[in-house]
Amino acid sequence: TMTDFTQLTADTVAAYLASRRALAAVIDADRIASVREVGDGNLNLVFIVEDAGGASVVLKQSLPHVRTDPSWPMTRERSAREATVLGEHQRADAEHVPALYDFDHEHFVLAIENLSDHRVWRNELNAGRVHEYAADAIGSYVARTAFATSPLGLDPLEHKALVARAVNPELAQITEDLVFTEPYVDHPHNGVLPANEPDVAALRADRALRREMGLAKFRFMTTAQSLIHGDLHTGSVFVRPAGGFDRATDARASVRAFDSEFGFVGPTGFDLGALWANLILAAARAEALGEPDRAELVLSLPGRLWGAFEREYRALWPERLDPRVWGDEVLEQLLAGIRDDAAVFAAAKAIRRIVGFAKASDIETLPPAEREGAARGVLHAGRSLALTRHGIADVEALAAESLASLRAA
Ligand code: SR1
Ligand code: MG
Repeated sequence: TMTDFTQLTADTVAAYLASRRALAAVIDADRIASVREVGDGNLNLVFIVEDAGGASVVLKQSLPHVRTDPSWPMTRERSAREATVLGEHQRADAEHVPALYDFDHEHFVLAIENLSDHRVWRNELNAGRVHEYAADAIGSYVARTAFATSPLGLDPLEHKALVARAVNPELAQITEDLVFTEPYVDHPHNGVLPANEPDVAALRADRALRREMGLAKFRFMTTAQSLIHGDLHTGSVFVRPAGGFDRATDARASVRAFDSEFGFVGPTGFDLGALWANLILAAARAEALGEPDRAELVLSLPGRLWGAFEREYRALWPERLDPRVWGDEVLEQLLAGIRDDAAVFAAAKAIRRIVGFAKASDIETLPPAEREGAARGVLHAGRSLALTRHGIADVEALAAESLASLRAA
């Protein structure tokens, strides 16, 4: 009888691998030594598979519902979107994404490079290890992928074909709801410590903030600049320092953006803002744990992120496809717009991690007394960033202001 691969289990993974001709060169399906299910996100099954010869692969399968809430249906087509993003981003910047070996549209399975010698950046930040180099790498990654998948680097017909191929309405709607809407209304997804309820009430009473969030949501929904990752928080980034974690190899530092199922052709600043927001959360944790120097170091990283992005974008600018109309003044305006978007998206994404459905371990694993102050600090920092960012070209200054907000809360 044929094995059913609709929902993989540790017991069916070997048979599944044997059924995928494209993976024969990657792993020996007849000599599988171990299968571990390691998914820890909100949505998918993730298996790390090793064979007896030491070769390995990651299988990621989307479920037809939210993993953490089976009553919440979710399109499995998100796997196809992730395959599109991985493929396009690999072409633009292979250094900063995992390799994609195979995509099985029938069973919604991606076979991806195993990066087990890396660690998730959020977990490292939570443990007090900052990995500053990762901010530079992600800045370059966003610039290279944004340039290559925008009309600056893509023929206009190809760009529109990409817009169509990458359309991701259901997952975009999750972001529209969870990031831009629900935190500002009463919704069963929301929840904060009782002591933070007045902070949320103040947030919702702030008309200027609600206006900025409404405008940001509109830009998120209507902008088609470049193929974005779509969920580029610190839990979507793998890091490995030079020499590896055990300092036993001569490997170079490595940084990879993974888990791009929320990707679509959207506003470039959204990816930068996602990372920036999560750096605010990491700094709030450090501050709450009485480590102000580390909080300051973490909040130097939005500046490094932006600096690396801008440097790489400027370096690519001479390659733009149509210099007849895209002169250097256009570059300055584009950069200013992306920076302004990044700042307001950072504000939105920081606030949603405190108020809304998807919380962040940086804050959630703090003891309640520290959590209350950290949550208040993040809400203040987000609000202030959204309202004061206009016309401020200096991301370092904006991040320094976030540190002051965390401390004043
Ligand atoms: C139901 S999905 C909840 C969140 O998890 C992902 O990481 C996205 O940020 C999404 O909003
Ligand atoms: Mg995810």
